[in-house]
Amino acid sequence: MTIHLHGVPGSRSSRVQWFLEEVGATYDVHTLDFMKGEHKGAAHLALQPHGLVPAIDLGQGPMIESAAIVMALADQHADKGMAPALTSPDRARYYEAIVYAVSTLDETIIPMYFHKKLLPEGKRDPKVVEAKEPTWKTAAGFLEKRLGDRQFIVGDKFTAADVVVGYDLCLAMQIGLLEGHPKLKAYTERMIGRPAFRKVFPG
Ligand SMILES: N[C@@H](CCC(=O)N[C@@H](CS)C(=O)NCC(=O)O)C(=O)O
Repeated sequence: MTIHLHGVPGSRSSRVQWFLEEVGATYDVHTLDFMKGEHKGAAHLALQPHGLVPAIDLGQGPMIESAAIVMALADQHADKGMAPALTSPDRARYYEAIVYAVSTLDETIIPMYFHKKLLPEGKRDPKVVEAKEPTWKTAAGFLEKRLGDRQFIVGDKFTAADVVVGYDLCLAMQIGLLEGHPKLKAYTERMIGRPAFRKVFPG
């Protein structure tokens, strides 16, 4: 079955696409144009009622939420070993890392990325960045502690949690947030070096 991913390059749909590449799924991408407002059109709203990306169909009708999609794909491709076993002590850390990424990292790093890089200069508000800085400082310390001297965010193997967290840290790196955090920087460079990542983010 070909999976249809609806998304916009560089957005959270790329988080999903990166994981589709990691598990070797057969998929295509229906690319929407934010500038044309295609994500707010009736066709996309039927898949994602908030008019956001990604949306996908993994065989049970439209599904939303990038992290949930990645976790579902990890379970559907259990043979690839991209989620710790239910009985593994790493399973709790896996949930923690993924939920932390979408609840705290997305909400901290993405607005900073918008107001430091993505928006045209005249539309950037330094106050947004300033307001997020204390949370980022705490998050960076927390993630460095969780990472320790390991290669991956959970356990000793690459998992779906690395894609969910790695997406945020890749944005963080582009706006200089990883300076002074050598472990996070080295981790993010490892993620960026993965062939599946390179396929989706060729720049
Ligand atoms: N929690 C959702 C967030 C989705 C989301 O906010 N997507 C952004 C792109 S990264 C979007 O579609 N923005 C368009 C808009 O706000 O109109 C997920 O992870 O899928």
